Amino acid sequence: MFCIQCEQTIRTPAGNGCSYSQGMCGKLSDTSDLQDLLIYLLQGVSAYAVKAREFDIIDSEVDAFVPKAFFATLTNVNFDDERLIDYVNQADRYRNRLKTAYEKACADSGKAVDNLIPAASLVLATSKPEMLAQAGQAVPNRGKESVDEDIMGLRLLCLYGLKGAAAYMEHARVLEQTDSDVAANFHEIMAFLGSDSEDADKLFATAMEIGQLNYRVMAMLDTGETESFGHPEPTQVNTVAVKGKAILVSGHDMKDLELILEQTQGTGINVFTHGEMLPALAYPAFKKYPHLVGNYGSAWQNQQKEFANFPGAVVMTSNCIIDPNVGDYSDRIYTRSIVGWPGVTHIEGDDFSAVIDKALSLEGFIYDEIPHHITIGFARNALMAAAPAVVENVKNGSIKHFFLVGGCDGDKSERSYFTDIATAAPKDSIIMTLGCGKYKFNKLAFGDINGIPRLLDIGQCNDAYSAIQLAIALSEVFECEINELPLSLVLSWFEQKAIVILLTLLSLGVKNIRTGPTAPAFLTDNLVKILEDKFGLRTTTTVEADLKDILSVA
Ligand code: FSO
Ligand code: SF4
Repeated sequence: MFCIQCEQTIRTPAGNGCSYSQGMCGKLSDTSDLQDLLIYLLQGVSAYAVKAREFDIIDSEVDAFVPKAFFATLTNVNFDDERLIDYVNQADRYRNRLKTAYEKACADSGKAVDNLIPAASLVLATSKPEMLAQAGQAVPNRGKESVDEDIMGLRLLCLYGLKGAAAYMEHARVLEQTDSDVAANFHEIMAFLGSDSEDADKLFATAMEIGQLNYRVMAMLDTGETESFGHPEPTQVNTVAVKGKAILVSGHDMKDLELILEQTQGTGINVFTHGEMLPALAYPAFKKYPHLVGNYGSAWQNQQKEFANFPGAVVMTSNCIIDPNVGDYSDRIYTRSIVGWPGVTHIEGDDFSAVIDKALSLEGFIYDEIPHHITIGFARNALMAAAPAVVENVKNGSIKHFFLVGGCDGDKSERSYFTDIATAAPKDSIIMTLGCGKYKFNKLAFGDINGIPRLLDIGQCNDAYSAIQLAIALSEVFECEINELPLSLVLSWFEQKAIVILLTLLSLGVKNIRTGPTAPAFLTDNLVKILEDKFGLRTTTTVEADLKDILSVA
């Protein structure tokens, strides 16, 4: 086993990465090895998808499958070996299907068949032990003995960044947003990463290309969400218990929330959001369901406590799941789509009656708590509507600085930095936030500046797209570059979605971003230095020192 993709990876003086029998996230070595084999096969599928496209052969099933299955290998998504083996076998079938189509097209047109990456010709084993034996050649740091460590770091940056983009492609696809050019670009990069390139320039350029690809994907996802559910609007959300039977919906996939709301109408069940589902409460489409009563709990790392205390059924629509046996609720949590945990019921299709029956059989909340409201819903449209007032307040000196403090949450104590920087930011500054990192401070009172709330919750991590649109709009009004705006980005990262958002920002030329709580372990000191020199990217230090630096530059 070797996995180094997330912030909580094992770091030792002797070397970085989870490489023993189990990762810090609880992923067992067999699961990790099967995920490696899956990614390797997906690279083989992509290699054929690229070649087939030369003959205008486009297999939309494959275009949908590859990012989806890749998403299953993201941190805290799928721990179920049987499901992963199904994906592996499916990848093998798709690879063979495209191989046949490509080779036939070559034969028909009298062209020679090209030599492809090794993953294109792997003969997949049929049993789990044999598959595990094959995984060695698929491990992401394969060839490390003879490859420069900076090259390896760049390969991993690309692999993990592309994984984040794949996740957003799948979120967009669920909302019927697909694009054949985006899929073609994705397959090209996937196949390139299967070539184990040692070309540092090409790998660096690929990292930027992934950032740009993800910018397009986030725009597609934004279109999918706003066309399906309307534009988020500033909304007061209750964050405490409401009496009655209950279902809690976590993850990023709002289509699932919609299905659950439709199917629970008239049942007496109250539906709550959790984690990254909180922003759904600001979309007009969900306001027609009075039984969507609020948000319960906080970010992913607190789920074992919060789900254990929740007296109803829980649905994980996407990342991040952690061991449900710890809080003893594995019989009332359900997984969807790419999510998996061994022994937990997985729901395929659109029928949530198992969840509803479970919720009805449970006690639910037996009391109402005193309501506590927070305000959310400052995505693209709401931000643009507020822009004239914001601009006016910048011009008259009432607003002096903007902070974007967002990203992922996690349970390391150093993450209190993000609470501290948000609360220590000067009172004449606006704090925008997104992702699950906001739970560090979104229940605190920040006040307002001439009626503009100081804390603006933009939405999910992918709503970084909205923040970028606001930055572009402000730079147009003030006729300056984004980097000249009084705007500082302070991003907390945990997993691969955050990595790709960072690549997107870098590829757009955004400079001087601070990330924390630590630098990714897969980046060498050299690479960290290069990113610092080129983009001014730096790791967070102390709130005092960082604020002093930010505000002295401004
Ligand atoms: Fe959080 Fe998990 Fe959205 Fe991430 S729930 S950590 S960046 O997967 O996806 O913010
Ligand atoms: Fe380790 Fe993170 Fe990989 Fe889990 S996902 S095995 S914690 S690096």
